Amino acid sequence: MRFQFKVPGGDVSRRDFLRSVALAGGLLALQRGVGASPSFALFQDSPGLKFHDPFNAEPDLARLVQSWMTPLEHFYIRSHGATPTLDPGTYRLRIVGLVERELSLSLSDLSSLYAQASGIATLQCAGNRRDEFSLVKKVGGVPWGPGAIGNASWEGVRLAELLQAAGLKDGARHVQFLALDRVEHGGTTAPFGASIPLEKAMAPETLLAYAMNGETLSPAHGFPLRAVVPGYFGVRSVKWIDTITVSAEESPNYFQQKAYKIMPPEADEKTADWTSAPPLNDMIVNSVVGTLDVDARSKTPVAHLRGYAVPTGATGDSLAQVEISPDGGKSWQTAEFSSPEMPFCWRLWEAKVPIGAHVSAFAVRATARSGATQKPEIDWNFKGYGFNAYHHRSLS
Ligand SMILES: Nc1nc2c(c(=O)[nH]1)N[C@H]1C(S)=C(S)[C@@H](COP(=O)(O)O)O[C@H]1N2
Ligand SMILES: [Mo]
Repeated sequence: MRFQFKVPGGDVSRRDFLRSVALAGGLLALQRGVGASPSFALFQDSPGLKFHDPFNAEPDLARLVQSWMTPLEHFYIRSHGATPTLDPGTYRLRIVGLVERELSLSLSDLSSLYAQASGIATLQCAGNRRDEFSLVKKVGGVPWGPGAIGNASWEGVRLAELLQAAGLKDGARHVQFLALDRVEHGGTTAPFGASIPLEKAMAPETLLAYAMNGETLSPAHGFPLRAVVPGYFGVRSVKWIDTITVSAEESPNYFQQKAYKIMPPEADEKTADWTSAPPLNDMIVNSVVGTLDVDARSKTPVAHLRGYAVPTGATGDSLAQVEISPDGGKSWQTAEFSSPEMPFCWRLWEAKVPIGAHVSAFAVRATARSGATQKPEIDWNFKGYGFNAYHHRSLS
């Protein structure tokens, strides 16, 4: 399936027009050096987000499910260290490794030498819903609720175009990203890094983005340049990119090798066999109830539920259905989608379910066209990644 770059629906052309106007403004500001704000400015300016710590924040769930396109003020922030303050005037992206020609590109090189590409994609942290693992047994890490997810438009250039310009050498199999942040881990400080298989790097949906929702990237979301890898968990969408290395091997970075892998339930920090577990790349099917309102006027009260759902991140997969159960999974009612269907994007849904006697909670599950579906329970893993058991919402 080809990645599509247009939003289906009524006011498309106007919205796209406004977006490209905003983008042009953003680019100009970026080239003039406006927009490089101090690292912590965003934290004071984010009333729409709840901060778990100074680097990590998620929106209120009820607000999150109000809009298919997530506005910046409700878009989660997941950073392993402080936001670096970067000078767009001196910034250079370097492309090295198994390439015919090394490239060193300024921001204006990027926007003038390469075609602008954009796409809408959902970003989701692999730790989304992590707090539900802790109901079974405590896990470490940021205690994410279901808000570590958002859907945005991303504007930049195709990674494939840059790699073609650099020319790939024989043996190229992975594309590594190394960032400009400084992350403390195990007594040392090092930049964040990750890699993606060459095939995904060459896919049309994979971008290097300088703008989000038509505005210059904010510092917290990766200004001046980040990777956007649609379909993959957010960890591979590296922010504040410094160097891209084309290589035969995956990135040696800690976050590629020793985190973001799902370990068996009996494993812990000491016993985990990191080398044989595959990296967590493709997102998995998931759904969440965002709001529940009760209409008590009718004879049988009705629950109005709204939420989000995501298919797997596999290219070509999409959601087949979302279902709600009022009785702990014995019976299911199909929800209706209330947003467009786009590759690599979430969908919003809603359902009106009668509240019969004995109903105290609702469960939701999504099923993808690939057949992937959610289960009532899933295996615990000590890093708390990939929670996608049925989501529950109680009436009271
Ligand atoms: N350089 C850098 N890139 C990064 C991270 C980071 O800590 N440093 N966090 C990653 C993770 S785990 C996620 S989920 C996404 C979050 O992107 P956002 O903060 O724009 O929502 O960024 C990814 N890119
Ligand atoms: Mo993440």
